[in-house]
Amino acid sequence: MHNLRINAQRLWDSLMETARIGATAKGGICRLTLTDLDRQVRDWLKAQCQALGCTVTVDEVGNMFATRPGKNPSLPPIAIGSHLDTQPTGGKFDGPLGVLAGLEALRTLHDHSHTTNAPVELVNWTNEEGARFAPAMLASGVFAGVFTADYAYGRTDRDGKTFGDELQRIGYRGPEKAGTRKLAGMFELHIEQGPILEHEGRTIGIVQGAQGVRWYDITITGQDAHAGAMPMALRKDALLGAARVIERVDAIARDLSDAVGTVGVIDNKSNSRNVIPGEVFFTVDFRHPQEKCLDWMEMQLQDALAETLTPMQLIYRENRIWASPPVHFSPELIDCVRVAVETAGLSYRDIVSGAGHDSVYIARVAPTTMIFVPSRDGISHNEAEWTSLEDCAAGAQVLLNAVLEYDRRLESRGLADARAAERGRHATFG
Ligand code: HGY
Ligand code: MN
Ligand code: MN
Repeated sequence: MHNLRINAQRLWDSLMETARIGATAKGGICRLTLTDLDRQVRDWLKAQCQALGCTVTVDEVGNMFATRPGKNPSLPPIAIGSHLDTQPTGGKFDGPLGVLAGLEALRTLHDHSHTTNAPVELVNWTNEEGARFAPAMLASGVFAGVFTADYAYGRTDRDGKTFGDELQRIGYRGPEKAGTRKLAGMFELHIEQGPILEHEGRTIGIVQGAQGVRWYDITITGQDAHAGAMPMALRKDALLGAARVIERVDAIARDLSDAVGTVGVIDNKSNSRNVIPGEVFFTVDFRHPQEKCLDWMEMQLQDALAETLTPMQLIYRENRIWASPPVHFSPELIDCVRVAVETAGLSYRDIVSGAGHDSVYIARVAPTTMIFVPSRDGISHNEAEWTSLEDCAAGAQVLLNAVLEYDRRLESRGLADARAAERGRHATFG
């Protein structure tokens, strides 16, 4: 294993510098995808990568690829990356750590004039969060063939703006068809976003896979009416109906071990203190490591809607807008991470991701795995999100080591294949 040491302070300085793009008063970041702030941080990343001699290309849904050449340009690159878009009340590390640790890996290779055998490619995936344009992991999903580019272009935010128009507006709708470039593999460094690593005092999570996710849009319709004049017995109160269903969503998740259920968005259309709500929209997010359990949760939700709302004379529309099945990552890349962690002498444990990530979709088209570092108090999607400089640096070092380990394995396999082919040629010529 090469002794290429990443520069922890330089990584930290880049994290703090880019955190100023969309900085919130409470110390987080609000940098929604395809906003001017997203463009600003994309421009920054592009300039940093070009300064290292990388070529930067952008595909049709805004995914950015910064490629550092290897000795063997015919090989598909080893990718490292994550996302730079954030939640509205996001933290400094969810996404940016993976991209900036990848940048630090490129800087370290550059500092040491170390040329890998395969090219190394830093990737910034568009719209991982799904906060502005649902669903999440949209552009890595297009890259992996889960969604079409046209489906992505048509997704609208709550102001009615489309993904396609906003991508064009910020100048990041690239010429390359998404998914045409091949990857030898992808490693994604990410914060755990949960409490396990910190609770157990471990520095690194060797991620085995990610649980499944399902998103639903639900609209309940009753009748707007006067808060003072309409008797209780005659009301069709959509917000009351939503409240009772939301209780059931929570109960469905609590009734099944390893399940989670969340209502994150609720819109009361009339939203006036003296109007009985006649129309309410809300979202449901279900997650579980097993697909059949997600099926059970979905059935329970449908029962809850019918049992709760029909007696209240409320009508409803339930629309499943996203289903991402549970995924297992590449055993070989997981092993590269294990070798990298052991070489670095860091504490670790195997872990399954509770959150969704671009790696979930990239795993469909290339060997993929993830590396986790601890989240303080297990908090994420929160402006107080925090991971220490030391843990960020440890994760970045493991990321670089894992890439170099995988590059070494591919090179020796390539040499072995070449020798075998040579022997084969000699054998035929006798
Ligand atoms: O929803 C998720 O798990 C991710 O943050 N997009
Ligand atoms: Mn993320
Ligand atoms: Mn996130």
